[in-house]
Amino acid sequence: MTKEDTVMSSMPSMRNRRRVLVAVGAVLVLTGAAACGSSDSGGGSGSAGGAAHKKVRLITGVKSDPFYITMTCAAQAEARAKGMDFGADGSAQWDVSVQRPLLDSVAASRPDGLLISPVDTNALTPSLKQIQSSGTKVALVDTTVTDSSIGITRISSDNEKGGRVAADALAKLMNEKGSVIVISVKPGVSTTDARIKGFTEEMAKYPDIKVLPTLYDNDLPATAASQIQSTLAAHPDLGGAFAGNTNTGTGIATGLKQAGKQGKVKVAAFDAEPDEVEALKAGTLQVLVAQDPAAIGRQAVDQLAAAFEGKKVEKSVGTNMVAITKANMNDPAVSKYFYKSSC
Ligand code: T6T
Repeated sequence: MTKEDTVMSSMPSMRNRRRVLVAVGAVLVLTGAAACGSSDSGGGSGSAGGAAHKKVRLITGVKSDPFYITMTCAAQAEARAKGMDFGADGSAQWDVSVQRPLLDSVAASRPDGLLISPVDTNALTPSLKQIQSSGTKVALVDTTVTDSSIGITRISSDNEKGGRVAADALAKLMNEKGSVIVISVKPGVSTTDARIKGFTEEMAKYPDIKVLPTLYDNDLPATAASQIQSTLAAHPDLGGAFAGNTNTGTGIATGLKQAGKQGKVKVAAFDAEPDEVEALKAGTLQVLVAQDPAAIGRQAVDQLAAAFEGKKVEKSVGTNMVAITKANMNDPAVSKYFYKSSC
């Protein structure tokens, strides 16, 4: 990473994408239009009564995760400002069997709108189809599902691009040689799968870096900690690690600290929750690819409101990311991306 910090726009594959280069002090910011994609009528019954008093529920991936707390706080504020009846819940762990009953119970309460981060690309599709066909307008936030008929709108970071940015940053920190490991949540998660894809494709540009087979920690920091330690033992030339999300990032940081290897093995991690920010400050993590979960939550509420009002709905909305290093973390244009633990 140089002194340049990149705020990345999302949805590169979308047409009508605009990009703007903005210099903010020493920080080179690359940002883009937040909303893109083709419009849609919103489906369902549309405008009756507008957005006020509409019952909207949010189901997040993991309730205690600062990424989702930040998203929930922003969605709640936006929904309240629009006079909606808003409520939020989330799974206790990243697990289909935990999220499905939550979804089924929200469906039984027949909300007008649902914001959801499905924890799997396929397993929840039947439940989502059911709630959608009963008239609830569904917005997919952060994660998505493979079935493109689900959701009137999908709002997320460009996760593949984030993976590519992490790869380039890590390659530089590793002097373009050595082994690198990717540790992530579990296969079948749209966001983290896209990050791994971007990372591994970009790393192929560095012939002297060997990408080891990806490991999955089930979103458990203790598992990530032991996985990084066993990788270190098996690959003494380990020079870098890419953490697919928050819990993996904090787990790798703990594992490296316990092994006395902090700073020696360079780490790029997705997200910017408080423990990751502390680890960046301490030098255990070197790069954080922070997302903008508040924008995801806010924009999802806005898209649902548009659907309730019979207005144009954006099928895809991309939100920004920023690459954070120890060198730029105190810049307010960067630190505003740190996630919250409470509203
Ligand atoms: O990285 C975020 C989110 O984007 C991903 O889908 C799951 O993990 C996080 O919530 C962070 O823990």
